[in-house]
Amino acid sequence: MTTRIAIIGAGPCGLAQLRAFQSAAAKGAEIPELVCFEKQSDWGGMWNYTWRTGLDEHGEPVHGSMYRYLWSNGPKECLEFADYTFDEHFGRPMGSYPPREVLWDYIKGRVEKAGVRQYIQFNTAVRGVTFDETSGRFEVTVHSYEHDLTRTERFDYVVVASGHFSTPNVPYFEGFESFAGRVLHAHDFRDALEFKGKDVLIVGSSYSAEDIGSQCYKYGARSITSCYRTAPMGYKWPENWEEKPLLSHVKGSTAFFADGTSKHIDAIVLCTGYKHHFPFLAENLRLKTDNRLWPLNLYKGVFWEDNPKLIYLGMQDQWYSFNMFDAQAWYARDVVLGRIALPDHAAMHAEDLAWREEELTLKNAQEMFEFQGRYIQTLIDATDYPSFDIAAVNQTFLDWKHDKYEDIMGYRNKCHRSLMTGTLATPHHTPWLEALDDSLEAYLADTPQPAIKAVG
Ligand code: FAD
Ligand code: NA7
Repeated sequence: MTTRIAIIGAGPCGLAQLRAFQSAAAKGAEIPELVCFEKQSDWGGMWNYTWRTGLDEHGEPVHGSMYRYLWSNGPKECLEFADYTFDEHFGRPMGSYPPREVLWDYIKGRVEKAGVRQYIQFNTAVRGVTFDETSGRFEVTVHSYEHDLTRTERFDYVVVASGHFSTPNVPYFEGFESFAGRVLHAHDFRDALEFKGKDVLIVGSSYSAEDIGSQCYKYGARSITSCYRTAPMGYKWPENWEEKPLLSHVKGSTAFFADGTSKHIDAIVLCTGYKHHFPFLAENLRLKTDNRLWPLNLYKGVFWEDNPKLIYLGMQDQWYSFNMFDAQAWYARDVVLGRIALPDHAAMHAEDLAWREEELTLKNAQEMFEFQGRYIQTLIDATDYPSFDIAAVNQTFLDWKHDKYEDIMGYRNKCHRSLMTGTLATPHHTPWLEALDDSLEAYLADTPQPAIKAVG
């Protein structure tokens, strides 16, 4: 009987898994039957922008959390695929922090070249996954929107590649029910122009807080106030951006903070992170974790230790992204192909705990990305994924961090060198703060394009 693999999601992780198998097939390996279920109508996961919020056209929660005018928040040189470079895709150097559509184009370029679209069933949501002890196979129930039909199929392996930045973590603060303005989570944020001329409060102090606040600043908010639970972001913010300790409550259109101060606010954006949420997985298969560098119970950060035929990709908090997903997908592929043997449960769990122990000692950002780099190195050393200079990627992360502390609104104008090809990025034709049109066409043009009308 042919081995069958279900891949849930055609975002960067699911696509990495398809590409990993296709590359083995291209070198003559016999590969299992691959079936990728994607609930959206196109691939790219988060990078496939949707204007929708709330429920989608099928009544399903909207997956997308990306917003208009989103540009990469880290250097593209740190996420570059080792087997498909920016040079290969674009044929010329470009800036280090491209907008979303440009990165989506890059992600698509690799899988179009690999010819793996045939394996994907679009508009098909996975509704249930259970494991049948008797047959030793998974039962995967899917809903095809096109035919409005639900069916169950059997698989030998399941790869969960459904992402974990989609189901919002939404805390309550006293007075929200009678707040005079709009309260939304970052997941539902789409267009910063909505907040032009407004006093915006951002709750949270991580990536979404920093970037959504910056978007609001860039597109003309009157003021930005961000507030933190644990620690301030601590960048040199523009004059109309103030960081405060956590919100305590709101009354009418006034926000009150833990230090006793208060401020007029028109809108509140909760940049309070996301939940690992897998409603389709049976209890005994379901990963439960907060957003961190080493979620427990995943051997090599990937295999569900109680049943290693269940594979999770990309479940870690992410410094590294695309090339980490690749490293994981190549390793998972080689286990499925029988090229790498898994140790017994006790040995897997002991290794898992050792990584967690190490994770708990990490004190700063540098130690965190170096930790993730070490993890990736162990994976790529074991497979034929093209090796790359992880120490140099770590250095690029360090430079990026430095650039942000120097100039939070200007770091995206900096250029980094590809660690795959050695190509040095070239400055974008317009500084990020003035580049209001984020389209692929405007980005790839040699000169600035006329400003978009809505902004003028
Ligand atoms: P996703 O991209 O989320 O893809 C998961 C896919 O699974 C989706 O297509 C979804 O439709 C599908 N799916 C989910 N549930 C089901 C189901 N039940 N049935 C069928 N299909 C399903 N990373 C960076 O490297 N650089 C950045 O600048 C960056 N910016 C970000 C900005 C925002 C606002 C967010 C939210 C994330 C950002 N990220 C960034 C991280 C980003 O999540 C990863 O780059 C990447 O998209 C993760 O890939 P993934 O495949 O794990 O998940
Ligand atoms: P993160 O990185 O998980 O950060 C979540 C933030 O939300 C973090 O600052 C938390 O504070 C804060 N948080 C969480 N719960 C609360 C409550 N109850 N009250 C106040 N603050 C809270 O999520 P992001 O959305 O920023 O980033 C996720 C991805 O999206 C990332 O890959 C980006 O590239 C885009 P804490 O520091 O824990 O006190």
